[in-house]
Amino acid sequence: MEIDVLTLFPRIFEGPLEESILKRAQSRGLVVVRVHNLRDFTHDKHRVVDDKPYGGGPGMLMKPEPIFEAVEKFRRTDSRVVLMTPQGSPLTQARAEEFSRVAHLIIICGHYEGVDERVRAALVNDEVSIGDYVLTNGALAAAVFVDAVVRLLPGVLGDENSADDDSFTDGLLEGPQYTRPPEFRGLTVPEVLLSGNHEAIAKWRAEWARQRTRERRPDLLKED
Ligand code: 6GU
Repeated sequence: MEIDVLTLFPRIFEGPLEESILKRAQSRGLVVVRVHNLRDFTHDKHRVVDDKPYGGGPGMLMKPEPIFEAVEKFRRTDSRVVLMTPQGSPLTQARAEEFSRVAHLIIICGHYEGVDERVRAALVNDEVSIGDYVLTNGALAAAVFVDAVVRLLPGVLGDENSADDDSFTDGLLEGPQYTRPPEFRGLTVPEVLLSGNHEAIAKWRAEWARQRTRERRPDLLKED
């Protein structure tokens, strides 16, 4: 997969790419991520990327010209152009899986009060929000989106931390987990997990996954 990210704040986006699993995915060539500063697509002396909304009102909008120029430079026939915006449809595991099958993503990070509507109308294929709250900067949301998508690419996760039994992959939250020691400050590990009985362990885990989901996220069970 290849990803081109268009942002006014490249450093906000780059930090998360330089650690751990995303870093390793890039160094192994499983994903190529290029981060571009939208200011580099302006042509005026002050490199202006925003302007006041027509009709008045508070805040500034991102101007269309730098975004059009950048998207038209990078877009190919196999690209999907994604706008990060709180008005997008919420990111889910199912959507992350769908995006992980795209060959080339162009991600536009919104900022200020939003983008000129002509960007949506003429360039954007998908609008993505990462949840029902407002961030100051779409670059943070884009980093979350890229992480959720890239970890699903073949070979990115080793067997040790496979995506197969993630929370949400089967529509349930994961249940409790324990590591050594078997007793810590008087708190013990459930006997069944130490038993070596794989069938009993699988049953115990399935029961806890259901119970935890029922308590914390009953909305996830409604579709069954
Ligand atoms: Cl994609 N952008 C911003 N600015 N805020 C958000 C968001 C995106 N998703 C949730 N909140």
